[in-house]
Amino acid sequence: MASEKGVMLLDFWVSSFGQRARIALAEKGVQYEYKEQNLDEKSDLLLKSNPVNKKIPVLIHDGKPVCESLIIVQYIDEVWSDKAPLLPYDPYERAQARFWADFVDKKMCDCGSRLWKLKGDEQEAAKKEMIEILQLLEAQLGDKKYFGGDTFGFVDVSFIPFTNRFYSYETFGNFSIEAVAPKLVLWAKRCMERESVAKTLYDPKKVHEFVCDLKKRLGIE
Ligand code: GS8
Repeated sequence: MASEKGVMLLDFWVSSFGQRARIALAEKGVQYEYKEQNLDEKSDLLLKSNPVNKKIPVLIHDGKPVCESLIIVQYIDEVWSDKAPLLPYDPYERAQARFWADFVDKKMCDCGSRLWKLKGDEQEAAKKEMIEILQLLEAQLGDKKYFGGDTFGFVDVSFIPFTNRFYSYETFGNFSIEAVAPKLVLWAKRCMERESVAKTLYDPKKVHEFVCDLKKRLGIE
């Protein structure tokens, strides 16, 4: 791998983190080799490319690995800067975009998995927190088309893959996202009109099946 030219993505189909990289690459029109990884039996290439975290996604550009999805998206934005800028130009707006992408990163995955892993009061607490997270994001979106305004950008790329899991969150939490954050649902539909997003996200029911299988595999009733 080390001396190979080109772009390769080590990924796992249902990963929201991996989907961020795929959407960013599609927005930029970058051709790349997609390498689906078996996370139960990690490949030498994955272990060598991300020896610290041993996680997908990893972008390998001209033999050099870049790890961590938000860092990958920013790297893609900087390397292929001639097309579809994702981060705003203004330093303050950039800082704001990074803040919200980081907020999604810290909150969404952790709270989402507590929703399907836990039961009773703990699950109720996760549901309450998920509603708060969604409402904070909805307030940040406001009446804008995308998080950054009129153009699809960094926060959209960071957050949109998680909408693939809304159906699962609703099913496990027994609530309606449309009822608590209607503007987010419309934003997700708007994003789905983009080819980069539509070709990357999976049918939410297929994602839900995956989560149910994972639950079984982990021995969670
Ligand atoms: C998270 C990646 C991650 O959790 C990022 O890239 O943003 N902060 C990182 N990857 C998971 C699959 S998606 O849930 C992974 O590779 N897990 C394998 C493992 O933990 O062994």
